[in-house]
Amino acid sequence: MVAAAVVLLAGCGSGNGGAPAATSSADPSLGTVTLAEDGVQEVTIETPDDYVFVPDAFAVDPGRVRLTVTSTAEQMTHNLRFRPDAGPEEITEEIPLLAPGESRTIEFEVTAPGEHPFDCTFHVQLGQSGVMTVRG
Ligand SMILES: [Cu+2]
Repeated sequence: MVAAAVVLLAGCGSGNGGAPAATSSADPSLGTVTLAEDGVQEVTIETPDDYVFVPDAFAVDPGRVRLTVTSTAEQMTHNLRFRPDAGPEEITEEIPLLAPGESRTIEFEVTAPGEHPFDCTFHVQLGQSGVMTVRG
Protein backbone atom coordinates (compact mmCIF):
# COMPACT_ATOMS: atom_id res chain seq x y z
CA MET A 1 0.00 0.00 0.00
CA VAL A 2 2.63 2.45 1.03
CA ALA A 3 5.35 2.92 -1.53
CA ALA A 4 8.77 3.13 -0.12
CA ALA A 5 10.38 6.36 -1.00
CA VAL A 6 13.90 6.12 -2.23
CA VAL A 7 15.90 9.07 -1.15
CA LEU A 8 18.90 9.91 -3.19
CA LEU A 9 21.53 11.82 -1.39
CA ALA A 10 22.94 14.16 -3.90
CA GLY A 11 26.31 15.76 -3.67
CA CYS A 12 28.86 14.11 -1.49
CA GLY A 13 30.68 17.16 -0.32
CA SER A 14 34.26 16.42 -1.09
CA GLY A 15 36.66 18.82 -2.64
CA ASN A 16 36.26 21.47 -0.04
CA GLY A 17 39.95 22.07 0.49
CA GLY A 18 39.69 25.77 0.25
CA ALA A 19 43.25 26.18 -0.89
CA PRO A 20 43.38 28.48 -3.86
CA ALA A 21 45.57 27.14 -6.60
CA ALA A 22 48.50 29.43 -6.97
CA THR A 23 49.34 29.75 -10.60
CA SER A 24 52.94 30.69 -10.96
CA SER A 25 54.32 30.56 -14.43
CA ALA A 26 57.63 32.06 -15.47
CA ASP A 27 58.58 33.15 -12.01
CA PRO A 28 59.86 36.72 -12.29
CA SER A 29 61.25 36.64 -8.78
CA LEU A 30 63.97 34.05 -8.98
CA GLY A 31 65.95 33.88 -5.80
CA THR A 32 63.20 35.60 -3.83
CA VAL A 33 62.42 33.77 -0.64
CA THR A 34 58.73 33.39 0.10
CA LEU A 35 56.96 31.77 3.01
CA ALA A 36 54.81 28.77 2.08
CA GLU A 37 51.54 27.92 3.79
CA ASP A 38 53.32 25.33 5.90
CA GLY A 39 55.79 27.92 7.16
CA VAL A 40 58.70 26.69 5.10
CA GLN A 41 60.82 29.23 3.25
CA GLU A 42 60.74 28.60 -0.47
CA VAL A 43 63.22 29.75 -3.05
CA THR A 44 63.84 28.83 -6.66
CA ILE A 45 67.00 29.28 -8.66
CA GLU A 46 67.83 28.33 -12.22
CA THR A 47 70.69 26.74 -14.08
CA PRO A 48 70.99 27.76 -17.70
CA ASP A 49 73.44 26.49 -20.28
CA ASP A 50 76.09 28.72 -18.77
CA TYR A 51 78.13 27.78 -15.73
CA VAL A 52 76.12 29.87 -13.31
CA PHE A 53 73.31 29.74 -10.83
CA VAL A 54 70.63 32.39 -11.37
CA PRO A 55 70.86 34.04 -8.99
CA ASP A 56 74.02 32.89 -7.28
CA ALA A 57 73.11 34.34 -3.89
CA PHE A 58 70.03 34.39 -1.70
CA ALA A 59 69.30 34.83 1.97
CA VAL A 60 67.04 32.95 4.34
CA ASP A 61 66.17 33.08 8.01
CA PRO A 62 66.98 30.20 10.35
CA GLY A 63 64.42 27.45 9.87
CA ARG A 64 63.28 25.12 7.16
CA VAL A 65 64.14 25.84 3.55
CA ARG A 66 62.63 24.33 0.42
CA LEU A 67 65.04 24.90 -2.42
CA THR A 68 64.07 24.25 -6.01
CA VAL A 69 66.59 24.23 -8.81
CA THR A 70 65.15 24.42 -12.29
CA SER A 71 67.24 23.76 -15.34
CA THR A 72 66.61 26.16 -18.15
CA ALA A 73 69.44 24.58 -20.09
CA GLU A 74 69.04 22.91 -23.42
CA GLN A 75 72.27 20.95 -23.24
CA MET A 76 74.13 21.35 -19.97
CA THR A 77 73.56 19.22 -16.90
CA HIS A 78 74.14 20.64 -13.43
CA ASN A 79 73.75 19.71 -9.82
CA LEU A 80 73.84 21.61 -6.54
CA ARG A 81 75.71 20.54 -3.46
CA PHE A 82 76.49 22.56 -0.37
CA ARG A 83 80.26 22.66 0.03
CA PRO A 84 81.36 20.34 2.83
CA ASP A 85 83.17 21.95 5.74
CA ALA A 86 82.75 25.40 4.23
CA GLY A 87 79.75 26.79 6.04
CA PRO A 88 78.81 27.14 9.69
CA GLU A 89 76.80 23.92 9.49
CA GLU A 90 76.62 20.91 7.26
CA ILE A 91 73.79 20.54 4.77
CA THR A 92 73.77 17.07 3.30
CA GLU A 93 70.70 17.50 1.12
CA GLU A 94 71.65 18.04 -2.47
CA ILE A 95 70.15 18.42 -5.90
CA PRO A 96 71.31 15.49 -8.00
CA LEU A 97 72.20 15.80 -11.63
CA LEU A 98 69.59 17.85 -13.46
CA ALA A 99 68.93 16.99 -17.04
CA PRO A 100 68.13 19.91 -19.33
CA GLY A 101 64.72 21.26 -18.47
CA GLU A 102 64.43 19.21 -15.29
CA SER A 103 63.48 20.61 -11.90
CA ARG A 104 64.08 19.19 -8.45
CA THR A 105 63.33 20.31 -4.92
CA ILE A 106 65.08 19.59 -1.66
CA GLU A 107 64.13 20.57 1.85
CA PHE A 108 66.43 21.05 4.79
CA GLU A 109 66.83 23.00 8.00
CA VAL A 110 69.33 25.71 8.75
CA THR A 111 70.16 27.00 12.21
CA ALA A 112 73.58 28.62 11.95
CA PRO A 113 73.83 32.18 10.66
CA GLY A 114 76.46 32.81 8.06
CA GLU A 115 77.39 31.98 4.51
CA HIS A 116 76.67 28.52 3.19
CA PRO A 117 78.51 28.11 -0.12
CA PHE A 118 77.22 25.70 -2.73
CA ASP A 119 78.59 24.41 -6.00
CA CYS A 120 77.76 22.55 -9.12
CA THR A 121 80.33 19.85 -8.52
CA PHE A 122 80.77 19.28 -12.23
CA HIS A 123 81.58 22.91 -13.01
CA VAL A 124 82.99 24.30 -9.80
CA GLN A 125 86.33 24.81 -11.54
CA LEU A 126 84.50 27.00 -14.05
CA GLY A 127 83.10 29.14 -11.29
CA GLN A 128 79.64 27.67 -10.93
CA SER A 129 79.16 28.41 -7.26
CA GLY A 130 76.81 30.37 -5.11
CA VAL A 131 76.10 31.35 -1.53
CA MET A 132 73.08 30.93 0.66
CA THR A 133 73.25 33.34 3.57
CA VAL A 134 71.46 32.49 6.77
CA ARG A 135 70.57 35.69 8.60
CA GLY A 136 71.50 36.04 12.21
CU1 LIG B 1 77.10 22.78 -13.63
